[in-house]
Amino acid sequence: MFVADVHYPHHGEEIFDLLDLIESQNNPDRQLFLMGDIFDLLFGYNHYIQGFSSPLIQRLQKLSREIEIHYIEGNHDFCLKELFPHIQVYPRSKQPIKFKIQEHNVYLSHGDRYARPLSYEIYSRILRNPFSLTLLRPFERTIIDHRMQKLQQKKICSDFESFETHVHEIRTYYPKEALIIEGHFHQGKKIQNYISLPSLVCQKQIGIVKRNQIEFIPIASLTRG
Ligand SMILES: [Mn+2]
Repeated sequence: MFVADVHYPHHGEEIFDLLDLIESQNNPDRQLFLMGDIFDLLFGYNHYIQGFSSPLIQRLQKLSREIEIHYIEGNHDFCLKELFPHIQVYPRSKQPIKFKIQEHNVYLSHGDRYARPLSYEIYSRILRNPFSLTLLRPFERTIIDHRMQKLQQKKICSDFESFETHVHEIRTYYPKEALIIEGHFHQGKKIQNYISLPSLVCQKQIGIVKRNQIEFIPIASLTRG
């Protein structure tokens, strides 16, 4: 199961229905891939920020003791290893991660790894540095409160102009025959060997591997009843 861009707590309450379903199925072979931006704002080395999102943090911590969970960090949620000791956490610097569906190579990343300007690269590295996050601590409440308020008002579901052009640029970083799976763009589109996962908030769908293909499934069809 691939779940992307939930942006909790401002959006994405549906994820609790999904976690209920996964727990009730009690299938130890289930693999859950959290593809980043599951939280609207969450990072490690900071206690205050966890308070906004503790219901989901606790549910994921609990579920991670029962099934295999992989967490591909996003641009809204990072430095998470200390928060989720039983989850396989992959920071941006380790992405893309190579997996296999049968014999087919599959590369997973959140979606902000390639085809970004240098300024974004520098900004991302500073922001994800434990030292910077610790330095920010004396101002944490003001900064975090302000950021949370902005994020609450942000419209996160919109069309990405010239999305295909951007996808083609990303594809140049990968082997031609490989499957690429990313979140981040909230599109829910398949373009040749590139899969832009649906956002749980915008399309209300998740990705599921069925017959060795990724299918987009409406969350309501899974959790209904
Ligand atoms: Mn993102």
